[in-house]
Amino acid sequence: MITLCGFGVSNYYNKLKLVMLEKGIPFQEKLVYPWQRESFRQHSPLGKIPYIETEYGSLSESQVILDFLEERYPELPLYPTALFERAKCRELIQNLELNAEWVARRLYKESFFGGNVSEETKREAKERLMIGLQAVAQLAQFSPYIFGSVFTAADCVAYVHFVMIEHTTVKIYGRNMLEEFLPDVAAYMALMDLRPHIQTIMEDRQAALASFLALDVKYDG
Ligand SMILES: N[C@@H](CCC(=O)N[C@@H](CS)C(=O)NCC(=O)O)C(=O)O
Repeated sequence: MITLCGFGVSNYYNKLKLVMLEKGIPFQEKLVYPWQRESFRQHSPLGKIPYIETEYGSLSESQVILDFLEERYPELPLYPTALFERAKCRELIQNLELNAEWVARRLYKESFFGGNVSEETKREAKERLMIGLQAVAQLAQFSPYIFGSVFTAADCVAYVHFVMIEHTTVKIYGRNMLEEFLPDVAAYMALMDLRPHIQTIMEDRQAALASFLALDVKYDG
C-alpha cells in the first residue's frame, strides 16, 4: 500500500492524489506539513512535500513518483502507448511545471499567503511566465484533454497547476494570463471539473486549507 505524505493544500500533493485516484491505486494519506521538514528530510532531501512511502522505501519529487506509479501499476495507464507520444506528453508536463508553475510559484508568497513580493521579482516572473505559457500553448492540444482525445498524466498536472497560475496572475498582475495564452482553458477546466476525482481533490483541498488557516503558522509555499 502506498502512503502519500504531505498536505492537501499543495498542488504537487494533489497531482499525485489525483493520479492514484484515476489509476485506482490503493493508498493512504499521511498529514505532513512542509514546515516540519527536519522530521522528514530522510524521506525527502529538500524537505519538500509530497513524498511517498512504499514497500521498497520512500521517494520524493512528484514527477519521479508519478513515473514510478505508472510503472508499478501499469493497469489503467496514464501515458500514451507509443514511445514518441509518451515523450511528447512528458515534454508538455515538464514545460507546465518547470517553465510555468515553478515561475508563478515565486509569487505565491503574495498571491496566497498574505506576504509581499518585490516589484523586480514580479517583473522578472512575468517575463518568464510569458515564455513558459507560450511553450505550453504550443504543446497543448485541448482536444478535449490537454494532450489529445484521452485523459493522461498531463491532465493531472495541468489541472492542479492551472488553478494556482490563474489565481496568481489575476491577483498579482490584474490579468488572467492563463486565458490570454490558452484561450481554451476555461472550457477545459469546466470539463475537468465534471470528473468525480477532481471534485474529490478540490473538496479535500478546501478542508485542508481551512485546517491550515486555523493553525495560524507562517508559511509561504
Ligand atoms: N519539485 C517538487 C516540488 C514540490 C514542492 O515545491 N512542494 C511544496 C509544497 S506545494 C513544498 O514542499 N514547499 C515547502 C518548501 O519548499 O520548503 C515536486 O515536484 O515534488
